Amino acid sequence: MKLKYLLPIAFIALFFSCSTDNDDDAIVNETEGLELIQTIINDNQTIELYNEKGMFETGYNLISLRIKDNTTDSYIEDATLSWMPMMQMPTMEHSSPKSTISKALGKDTVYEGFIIYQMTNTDASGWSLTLNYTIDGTDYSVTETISVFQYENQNTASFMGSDDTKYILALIEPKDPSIAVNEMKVGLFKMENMMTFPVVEDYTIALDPRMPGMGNHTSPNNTDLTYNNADNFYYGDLSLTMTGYWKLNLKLMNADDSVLKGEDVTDENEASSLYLELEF
Ligand SMILES: [Cu+2]
Repeated sequence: MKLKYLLPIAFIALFFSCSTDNDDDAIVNETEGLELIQTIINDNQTIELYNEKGMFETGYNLISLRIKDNTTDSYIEDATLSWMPMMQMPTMEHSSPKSTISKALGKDTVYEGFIIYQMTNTDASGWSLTLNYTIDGTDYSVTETISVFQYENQNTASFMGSDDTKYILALIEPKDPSIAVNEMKVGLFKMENMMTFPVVEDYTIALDPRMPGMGNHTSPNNTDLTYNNADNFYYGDLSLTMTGYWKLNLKLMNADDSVLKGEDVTDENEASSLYLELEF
């Protein structure tokens, strides 16, 4: 074949090979189903923060991050990241429970982790987020103000246990409850100090869901939550027999089965002092 016939074929081949793996495709696919919360510009990098709702709310937040190199306009695939959320209060500052940050499963440019905001101000103010990251051996750090909105129901609880330890409990699942036995998943953390919130292992969380609007009835086949050392969360069965507002009455027991917080629901006592809420 002559060169003048071969060249157009070569160009077409080049064009199609480019369009199948160009950056636009990667951008669309890797953040599909996620909403941008905020971008943070730090010198030569832009950090993008995402979650499903596009906003931070009190409680458990699963967060996706990307770092863009502003010079090359491409996303960094081999960074190491850590973070420190901080709430400034009138008389002191404190952090919150959080995970490490790791590469999201099956993704090249997206990193993932969670933060549990245990409180916020009514105007969503008070919080900042520091991101520390390393690219090709160079360390970077940036701190930016973030907005954390109050979630409508109590999806997290901070409380003092009878062991004089402060705990933070956060509802993670069910995210989309249904009339069924739902898998309930919570995170339990200890407030070691203002900055450190380690996972609490091997406790038990007794569960008694009730509908206060309907004679405080409960539901059958609930199970207490137990610790799973594979992912450091607590799991149990949550039975929801109808839609509406449910109060998930809880009782926290340590490894010796001593009650640290919460009471049984009885005819005389309509709710535990430790609870989470759910509405669907
Ligand atoms: Cu605070």
